[in-house]
Parts: sequence; C-alpha cells; structure tokens
Amino acid sequence: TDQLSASIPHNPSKAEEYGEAARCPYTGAFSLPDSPAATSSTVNETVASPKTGEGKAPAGENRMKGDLDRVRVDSAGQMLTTNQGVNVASNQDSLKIGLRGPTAMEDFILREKLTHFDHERIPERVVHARGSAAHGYFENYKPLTDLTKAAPFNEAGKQTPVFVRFSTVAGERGSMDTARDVRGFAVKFYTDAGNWDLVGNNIPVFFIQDAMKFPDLVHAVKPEPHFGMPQASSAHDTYWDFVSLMPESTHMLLWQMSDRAIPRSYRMMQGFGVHTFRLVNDKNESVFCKFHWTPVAGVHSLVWDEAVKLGGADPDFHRRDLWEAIEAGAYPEWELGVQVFTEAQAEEFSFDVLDPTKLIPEEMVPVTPIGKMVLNRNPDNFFAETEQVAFCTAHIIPGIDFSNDPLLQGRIHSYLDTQISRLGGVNFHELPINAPLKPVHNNQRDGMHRQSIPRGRVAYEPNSLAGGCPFQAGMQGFTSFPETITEDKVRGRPEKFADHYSQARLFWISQSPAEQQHIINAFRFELTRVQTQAIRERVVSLLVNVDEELAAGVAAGLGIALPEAAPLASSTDFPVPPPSTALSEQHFPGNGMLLGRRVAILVADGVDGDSVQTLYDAILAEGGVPRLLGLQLGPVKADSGAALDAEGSIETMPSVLFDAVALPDGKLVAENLAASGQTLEFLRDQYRHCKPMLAIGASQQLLQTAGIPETLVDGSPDPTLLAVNALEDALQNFVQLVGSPRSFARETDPP
Ligand code: HDE
Repeated sequence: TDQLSASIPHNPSKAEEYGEAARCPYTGAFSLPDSPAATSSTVNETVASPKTGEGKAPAGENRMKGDLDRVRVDSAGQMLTTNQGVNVASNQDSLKIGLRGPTAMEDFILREKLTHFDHERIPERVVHARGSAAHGYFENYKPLTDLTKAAPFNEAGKQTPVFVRFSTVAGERGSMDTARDVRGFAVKFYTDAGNWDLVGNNIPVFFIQDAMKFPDLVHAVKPEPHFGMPQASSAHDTYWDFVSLMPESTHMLLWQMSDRAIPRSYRMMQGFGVHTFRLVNDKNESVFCKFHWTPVAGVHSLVWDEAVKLGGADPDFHRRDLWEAIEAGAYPEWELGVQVFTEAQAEEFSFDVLDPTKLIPEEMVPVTPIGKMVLNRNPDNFFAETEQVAFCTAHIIPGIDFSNDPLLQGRIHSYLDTQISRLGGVNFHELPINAPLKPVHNNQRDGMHRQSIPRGRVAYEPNSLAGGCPFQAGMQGFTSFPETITEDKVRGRPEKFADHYSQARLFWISQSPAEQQHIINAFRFELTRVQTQAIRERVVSLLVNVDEELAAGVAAGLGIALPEAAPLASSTDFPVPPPSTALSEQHFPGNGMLLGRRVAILVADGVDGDSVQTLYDAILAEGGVPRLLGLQLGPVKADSGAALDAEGSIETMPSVLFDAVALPDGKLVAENLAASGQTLEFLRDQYRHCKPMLAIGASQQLLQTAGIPETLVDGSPDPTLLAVNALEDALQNFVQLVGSPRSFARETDPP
C-alpha cells in the first residue's frame, strides 16, 4: 500500500487524508493489466503518464481542503449511530409487537431514518440542473495592481483555491451530458478578500440582451409544459418559436448550432464571463474587461451522431471523463486571460460593450493571459459539494465591479434569490462549500438552519456596547465604482443593441468549411423536429440576414424555398469585422498530449501480443487510456500462447466511448472479429466520427469487410486512416493523431 501511494499520483491529498479507502476510481477506470502480454488478471491500479499531472499542488496547499476537514466525516472503523449520536444495535429490522405483529410507534430509530430519507431531495436548479464539479486552484502570473486591487491578482505565483462547476443548461438533473446545449462554467474563488464567483458559459455571448426576457427564454427551451417533452433538447417548437421572434438571439444561435455546443469533454472547452466587467485599482481608476478561460488541452468537440449515441451509451460521459481524469492525476488546466479596454475605446466600437449578444474580436482587443487554473481534487460527496454549491454573480470582491449590461444587472438579483428556495433559506452561505475562507462578521442573525453562534448581545450598528464592532472597513472594504450617470429613467434599449446580425455573420465567416457544414446540419436537425412550418421559415429568414449560403443550406434540408430576409430592426449599416481566427475551434488545437483520451485495441484469439504490448505502452506513456476490447471479457490467447485480458467487450462498450481504434495484427484475429457484426459497426462508427484508425497486417482486411473506403472521396489518402504492415510504420503517427484535433476530411454530404 505504501508503495502504491508513493508511486501513483492518484489524488495525493485524498489518499493522505483517508489512506487507501479514499481511492475509489470508477470500477476499472484507468486500470490496466500489469503487463498485457503476460497476465490474465487485471490489476486495479491507476496510472498516469509522466507527462500528466504537471502543475499539481503539493498536498495540503489548497487552503479550502483544510477548511473542509472540519465537516468531513469518515466512518471507517466507527459504530453506526442515530443523528443524535446514539449507537444503533441493529440496522436490519423495525421494532415490532411480536415477530409478525405491527411496527411500534415508538421505533424512533426507524422513524428518524425514514423521515430523513423522505426529505433527501432538494429542488434542482431551475437552469443548469445537470452538472459536475471539482476543486483546484488559480495561480496568478504577475501582479495586476495597476489594473485591479482584486486579491487573486495582486502577487506573482499567488494561489487562490477554487471550486468549479460545469453544467448543461436545459436538461433536468438526471439528463444526459452530451445534449446539444450551452455549457455552464462557474468558478468560485475563495479569495482572502471574500468569495468571488465568475459564473460564465463556454460560449462568449448570450441569447438575449435584457434580464426581462430570461424567464421567457427558459420557459421556451425547457420541456413543453403540457406533456413534459423533450428532455435536454432545444429541438422543439416552443424554443424555435421564441428565438425566431427574438432576432437578437441570432448570433448565439450560430454558436449553439456549432460544435461548441457538443464538447468532447468539460476539460476541452473554453469559458467566458460573457458580460463586460470592470476592473478597479486602488486609485479608484477603472477599465472594462472580459474574462476568457482557455483549456490547455485545446477546444475539441464531438460530432452530432456521436453525441446522440453517447446519450444512450453513457449519459454520464462528461461527468465520468472529468472524474477519471482527476483521479488519474491528469489534472485539467485552463489559462485565464483578459481583454482590457477603456470606456473611451468602447465608445469607438461599432457595437455596444453592454450588449451580451456581442463579443469583442481578439483582433480588436487581444486576450492577455494572467494566470492558470488547475483542477486537482474531486469532491468527496456529490450532494454536499456539487449540488449545494451556490454561485452568485453578486459575489464580487474589491477590485472587480459590474458594468451596466442589463442582463448582468438582472443576474445580480436572481442568483441570490434562487438559492433561498433551492437551499432552503438565507443561510446557504454557511454551508461548508459556500462559506468564504475569510471570516464573516456582521449583524445578520437567525433564519433557517443557522450554523454560526454569534456571541454577545449586540446585533446592530451603530453600537457602543460592543465598541462599535464589527466596524465598517472604509477604504479597505468594497466600494462601488462611482460612475457618473445623467440619464432619464426609461424602459428601452440603446441604439446599437439593434445590430442583430453583424457578429452572427462574423462568427459564420470565421468558421472552417467543416464547421460551417456542421452548423447547417444542426439547424436542419433542430428545425426538422419543429412541427410548425411558419416557425421553420421564420428561423431561415433570420439566417438570410447572416449568409445566403447558410440560409440556403438549411432551407434545402427542410425542403422549403429560401424565404425573404427578416426585417431589420435598424436602418443603420452595422459593419461586419473581418474573420476572427479565435472564433474557430481550429484555433485551439491544444498541447498535443493525450490527456485521458481513450483508445480501443480490439483483440481476439491469435492476436499479435507484442504489438498489443508496444501500442499499449506507447499510449499510456503519453497520458492516454488504452483499453483491450474483446468479443467478451476475460482471457484472450495471443499468438505466442500468452494470455491477454480483455478489459471490456465490444458488445457493451460501443465505439463512441473511444477516441480512436487500433486493430493489431493476426490472421486469426481478423477472421474472428470479421464474424462479429458489432465489431464491424464499431469500425464504421469510428470512421463516420472521423477518429484516427490504425490497422496492422492481416487486420487491414477488417476495414474492407466493414466497407471502409481506403481513400477519401476525391481519391487522396485518408490522413487519419493508417493501414500498415507493421506497427513501427505508424505508431508515432497514430499516437500523435490521437492527441490532435479530428480531421473532418472524411465527411461527406450526405454523410
Ligand atoms: Fe444563469 N442562472 N441566469 N446565466 N447561470 C442560474 O442560479 C439567470 C446567464 C449560469 O453551476 C441560476 O443557482 C438569469 C448568463 C451558470 O450552479 C439562476 C439570467 C450566463 C449557472 C440563473 C441568467 C449564465 C447559472 C439557476 C439572465 C453566462 C449554473 C440555479 C438575466 C454568463 C451555476 C442557480 C452553477 C444558474 C439566472 C443568464 C450562467 C436561476 C436571471 C448570461 C453557469 O439564478
């Protein structure tokens, strides 16, 4: 055991706290046979490559960890008790009057247990109900004191503990992870100046411009109220009815129909604060800023057919991916960047920086990296941490301030308010996951579930009986930026908010041809599900204002003629900026490391054991997750006579669970696998989803049996289909492809 904890970067801090009992990887996750060519028993040990786990915090460094120790419960070696701490003799039977008689009313042990159980559930979040979270830290690169006095940014190398929750928006708590949807990216910084929550999304813009419309948007996208369908999907009439009547949503619709809405992993998506915020320094000077999180692993997505199949094969796909990566020590990392600009600069832009349907192209204001975030610890308990964490846009600290973005202004109210019903009262800030590291001192008292025990008789201010304490912090406290405003009180919108299409077009012209095709396909899919013809046409009429080719492509899929363009909200000719490279996923290929990407090695009797071993080791060494898949679990005989151990079966682990496939050499293996329809379907899906494929020697025949073309439609070689005689001819190339963005060269229309 000692040797294990010394050699495996599993989750050092957890293991240290609880010993081996804390190690609970999902059965079989990241596990491998000791030596695949030589053993028939799987050792359940966790492996991370030497390249992963860089940047992990030394154990105990995360101050939040120590703080939570106070409430962590470890029952190892303990007797079972009631909630009052009374030892329980038997947990099997209720107290009865005679063995076959009625249960006694006085069975307080049974009653306590059932009562608690009856109240286990709390309301789910009204949006972003489905999510997963992890602990980690933010490390600042250099002092930003000229721009902001915000605590996390005031020293080089300073680490601030964080808790981050990723989520889908529309689906309910038990819905699938791979729905086409925006993803939430909410970060709670436990700073030494109090908690700061940066509650963002993986898309830099939003559907609507004003908080007034948020309940309408959510009612439209959620399951339709009369029959409660569809779950976790925007492909239905009420959603498209609403957005087709809200032309301001067009820019966001393009993002939502793009590959960003079906990420490969939470670890492989960007995060954005969306709104314009203010940074304020200690001289009370302020600049505007936008926050960007950029994943070190790059931005990668699924393809639609894969996302749909994953919904059935593994509804927890993203949750599992995040959990397993962290358990294995392949800690996900993001770089935080800011776009900083002045109010004077903002006035020059053709769009309004207070409009959350607009982004600022990086060509206009570059993104400056300011620090990195590492997630290095899974929660101990899903409910206590992931479910009870309460993010609020109103949680800001000195040095950060709001802008007047009318969507942000509404959010400042909504998040605090929603926790009161979700978490049962006003004291949700005392839940351990929500409590700031900085001690709380004020005169707020009582309320449901109060934890703290304030001392003394003074709960008011000013007071003399407590010497005036707690006293106001003055310049050391939060002061709002004193923005001068001389305006009428009106219900209305600024003029430039009427620009609904220029940035939708900017996004479109910044996409690669493959990305553009995916957008067209997504619109076709969603609108085909819409039952009302007029709604379909209205959506396409919005798209005509973005790009005719886009609109025509969608219209063709719907079998309708190209409609007239939707009327514009303004006669102003808003300029379209030149294409912006950072708007295409291709701009973020990542660092090329495998970082937990999963590779299936299909095995059957007669397989070339040596090439399996070499391949396995090579993938593992780069931080990937190789898995031997057989026709069934258990021993497989290699050509040398040695026994391999199939860790999974092709029958139960379909292609979509893997990022790539390798077919080792072996005449017999090719024959054995060719007789299995599931194997051929596995290979077709790998091909269809544009994943790297490697076939060695006799196994090349399997590709032909599966009907997989050797070349692309234009006759050129397929760059990600490696059919070779010997493993050495392609090993390097294959491993590199697994860590690279997918090539969509194989895609044809129709697919
Ligand atoms: Fe949210 N949003 N939102 N939202 N939002 C919630 O708060 C709301 C918006 C976002 O992992 C709720 O605790 C309003 C934009 C994330 O716990 C609720 C408006 C962005 C999460 C709420 C918006 C977001 C939420 C539901 C428009 C991206 C999940 C439960 C005025 C910048 C946080 C809860 C987590 C959650 C309201 C718009 C992101 C009801 C009123 C824009 C990531 O308070």
